[in-house]
Amino acid sequence: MPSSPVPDFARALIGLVRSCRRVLLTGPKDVDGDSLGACLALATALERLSDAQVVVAADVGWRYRDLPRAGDCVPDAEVRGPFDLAVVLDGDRRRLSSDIAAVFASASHQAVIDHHRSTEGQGYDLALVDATSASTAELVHAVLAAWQVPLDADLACLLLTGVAYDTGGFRHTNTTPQTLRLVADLVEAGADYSPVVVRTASERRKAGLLLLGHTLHGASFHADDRVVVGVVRRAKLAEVGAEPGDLDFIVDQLLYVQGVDVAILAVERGTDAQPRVKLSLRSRGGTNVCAIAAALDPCGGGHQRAAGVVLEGQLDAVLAQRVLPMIQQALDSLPPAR
Ligand SMILES: [Mn+2]
Repeated sequence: MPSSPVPDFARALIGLVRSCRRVLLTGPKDVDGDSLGACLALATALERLSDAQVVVAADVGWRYRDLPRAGDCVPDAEVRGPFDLAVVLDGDRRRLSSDIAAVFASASHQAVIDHHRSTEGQGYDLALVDATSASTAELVHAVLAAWQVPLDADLACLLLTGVAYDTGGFRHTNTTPQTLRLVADLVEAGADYSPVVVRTASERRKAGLLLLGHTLHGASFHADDRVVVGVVRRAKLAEVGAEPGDLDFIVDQLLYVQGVDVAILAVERGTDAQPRVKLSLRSRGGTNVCAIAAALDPCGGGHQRAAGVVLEGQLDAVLAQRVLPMIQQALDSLPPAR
């Protein structure tokens, strides 16, 4: 069904949950602060308002281990159905891990809460999709407000984690007056602003710092220095002992350079025999990187200024033959002089 307004969605969701024995909440395959913060905040509220058993599926990495209730998450591979309702937050069903996809599909009902432009409500029993929202956490906050769930320090911390992650620590252009007013409310409700924002949007492990340094050192410029590309090879990931989360925010470091419109972080995945490339794309000009990601592969997408896609092929060839020409074309089609 198409997306409903928040009050209608909130009413329908809690009505459905109260008829369920087991409910699954999940983000897409790669957990981030927004998907996890949104899932855990929604789980907390649903448990207060219903008798349903709520399972949050997530492979929680080092960055999020200390979040309230993070210890209750069930790793994707250990999640067992059946569920009466499965809800995907901060992404759509195409982006679920392979372990979760089958469990999700076999649930009696399915719902989505998301702010990605590439997500559609069709194919779900309930949908709350709003691409104008800076984060899924903000949508969950609106649902909690509709349910009149009072914010405590844990809920505020979870929601602040989501908002801080998706705004890049309140630096991205998606940061609105509404976002900042919500942040003030969350801090007032007990969220510990500085530690939460630093952990969510800045902190690295040693391996991550080594990867950042290596990537910046090898960065290359294209299209009259309007495009910058950082590359991370499999061997480097192994050498530093990289874990999920160690590549966070490297693409933003590449983007915030004078004269740069588009930044690309290209990470080598797959194997020598079956190479793949994971691209993180960021824009701060008029280039719509979501459209570029979607044009490169049907599973690519995200937001106008922050998108991702995984492509088959050898990294250098994929960049030179497919990605950079498409970005050059997009830059050429923009109006001159901003
Ligand atoms: Mn998000």
